[in-house]
Amino acid sequence: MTKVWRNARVATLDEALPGLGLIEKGAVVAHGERIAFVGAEADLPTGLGKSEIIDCEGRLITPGLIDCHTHLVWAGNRANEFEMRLAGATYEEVTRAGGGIVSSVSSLRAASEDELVRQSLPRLDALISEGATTVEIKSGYGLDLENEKKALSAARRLGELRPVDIRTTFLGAHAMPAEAAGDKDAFIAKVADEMLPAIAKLGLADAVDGFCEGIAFSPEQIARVFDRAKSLGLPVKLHADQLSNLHGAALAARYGALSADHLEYTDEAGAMAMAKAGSVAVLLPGAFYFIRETKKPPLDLFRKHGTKLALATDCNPGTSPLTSLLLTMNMAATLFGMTVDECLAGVTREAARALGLADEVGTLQAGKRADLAIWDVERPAELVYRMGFNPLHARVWRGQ
Ligand code: DI6
Ligand code: FE
Repeated sequence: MTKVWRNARVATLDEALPGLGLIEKGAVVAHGERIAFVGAEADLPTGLGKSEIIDCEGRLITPGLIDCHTHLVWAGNRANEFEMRLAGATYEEVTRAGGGIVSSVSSLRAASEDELVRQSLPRLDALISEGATTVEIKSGYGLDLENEKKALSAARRLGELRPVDIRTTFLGAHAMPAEAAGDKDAFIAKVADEMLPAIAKLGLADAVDGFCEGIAFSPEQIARVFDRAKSLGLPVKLHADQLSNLHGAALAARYGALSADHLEYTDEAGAMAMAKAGSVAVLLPGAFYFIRETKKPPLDLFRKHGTKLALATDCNPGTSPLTSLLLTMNMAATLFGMTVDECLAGVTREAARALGLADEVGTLQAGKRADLAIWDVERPAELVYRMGFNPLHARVWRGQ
């Protein structure tokens, strides 16, 4: 099955080309689920007579969008905490009143896998409706083997129910469950020595994440989990330097992490180490906005040292109830000062790199998967500039 999308402006995101790798009067050809050709329409290969030809009428084609950091599988919501914070309560007060991550742990544990799938599907659909073709989903609201398994299985099932690639990440080192009674070392031992090997054996995780923060786990505790991940052959990533600088970025780089995420408090040594290790900086403007953070991630340092920059929703019930990559790009531009090119690369090519999928998706190049988003816009900047408007015309996943 060969398909040709012609009469389009094609933003290839090919790194070998300047900017977004834009091709005017371009075309994309897919054989089955792979791209066979991307280039000027004038250079289309011959022998495409029997192909299905789609006239894009001048629309913009980009790679399908990639959300490389979400906690999309959860039950219930935390709108009550939001209201408490609006009324002046601090995050600590909310937590003492039974809120925070542990309230989502209670809700997830009480929900069946079917129920989790049912509640999470509309969030995935929202991402898909804006052109997402690959979505990462973390566990971390189960915090015991049975419930982490349930969350990861639910995430995998979402990928069977919808035409989208789901990548799952085990985030056992996210928070302390009540039954751990405050003994962080003992809980980390359980995560590293019991939960992670069992999850790996079941093949339920594509990567391993942790939350390195004063209110969560120390660099030493995270290192224990990362050592185990390494020995099991699983790549790692890290929630780092979100609320304080525990040098999480440098820790992630030391382990050759795919990415370190958040990074508001990262210093120059951290930015440099990440660039050197090839760990992608995943910025999450939705969480920055929602918790009214004022310290911006050090974009100038990332640019100076050539650290790769991705963007994601961080979709979660507590600090970023966001299901729009378009709005994420707008926030990254407005709040962080990212350029249009950085924003678009951040939700395509660099997001793919942050998932270890750079050879498969994220750019439009022959040999990669035919994941496309076709937009009713003239210029790429329109995708970043508007708020609450979805100009997606069509989405193609694996050539379909
Ligand atoms: N950092 C965050 O912002 C979220 N998790 C994390 O590690 C918070 C998740 C939540 O509050 O439910
Ligand atoms: Fe997160």
